[in-house]
Amino acid sequence: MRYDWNLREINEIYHLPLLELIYKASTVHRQNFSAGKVQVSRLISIKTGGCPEDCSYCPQAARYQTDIEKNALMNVDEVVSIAKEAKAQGSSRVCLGAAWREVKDDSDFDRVLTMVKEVTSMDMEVCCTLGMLSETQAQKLKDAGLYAYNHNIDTSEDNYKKIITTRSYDDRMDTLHNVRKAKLTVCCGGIIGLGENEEDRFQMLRSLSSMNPHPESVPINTLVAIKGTPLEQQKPVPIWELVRMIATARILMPKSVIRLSAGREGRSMSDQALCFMAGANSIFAGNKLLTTPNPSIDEDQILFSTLGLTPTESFENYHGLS
Ligand code: SAM
Ligand code: DTB
Ligand code: SF4
Repeated sequence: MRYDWNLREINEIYHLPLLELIYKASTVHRQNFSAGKVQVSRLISIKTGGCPEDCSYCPQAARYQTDIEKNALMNVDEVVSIAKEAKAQGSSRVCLGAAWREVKDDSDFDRVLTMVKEVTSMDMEVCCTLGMLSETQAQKLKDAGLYAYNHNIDTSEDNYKKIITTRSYDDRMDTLHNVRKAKLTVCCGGIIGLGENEEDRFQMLRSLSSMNPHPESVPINTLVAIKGTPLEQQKPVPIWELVRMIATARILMPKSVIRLSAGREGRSMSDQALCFMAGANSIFAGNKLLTTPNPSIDEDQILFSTLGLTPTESFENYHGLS
């Protein structure tokens, strides 16, 4: 396992002839995972919209006029019932997402802790993504049974300032440290298609692969360009760039679960098959991500049966925290 990949090496891997790159990534994938298994997560937007942050990709930022339905914090029962349905449909993990800048020590947080306890008791992995977090709050989540915390670095440190001004890259790192101190697993990745250049992508991959331990799961999102956000005019990411990004992440972080995340909607089965060949071994399933469309459960069933993939069991990818 290496934590010192440099930009030149990352550049060289990313630019290998495509089929050579896919072959290399696939080899690493097979050395570390069973290649026919894909981990399936269900996102639940437990609190939607009205976020004070200014992330320029996000439809949930209060300052942009977007076409989403805002919602206060969900009830525990509703979350449990969606989790049951997701489990029956093959999900091993539920990811609870809130449009918060940070967690506050209030009754809403207590309710989230109850959600975590209830869903964990169903023998499912629970992940939360709630914004910034203190060490004590991370510990409370851990005590409630939380398995993972998602907090993305999104892009390179340089580009971060152009995409978000209401918090810094260092704020992001602080929360990630607090998550690690509480011995939670880390889910951390980013978005491509924000208008970044290749250097930004390599810097993002270097930041992720220099974390020791590597994040246990690495979501690679392609921008879902939303009307009303500053990034509404961005062009879709060509499949070849997504495949290169996934394959490079797989080679740099051989034991991490690489998630083909936002942006599956509209991609063909063969495009997605290339992503799995390149080492992706996780997806979000369910008709919706947080606020935007995702392939339907029926479409994903066809995808899995056509490609001969099976979903992993809960905790199957867990090999202990170092
Ligand atoms: N508010 C919390 C935070 O920012 O950490 C949690 C929820 S936030 C929606 C989680 C992640 O979703 C972001 O870090 C970003 O990577 C991803 N995301 C949000 N909007 C997106 C979009 N339009 N396209 C792709 N990914 C997006
Ligand atoms: C991640 O990396 N992607 C997910 C999850 N972690 C929280 C969120 C994607 C959101 C896409 C836009 C939306 O549906 O609102
Ligand atoms: Fe808020 Fe998270 Fe969206 Fe940023 S990405 S605006 S913090 S919900």
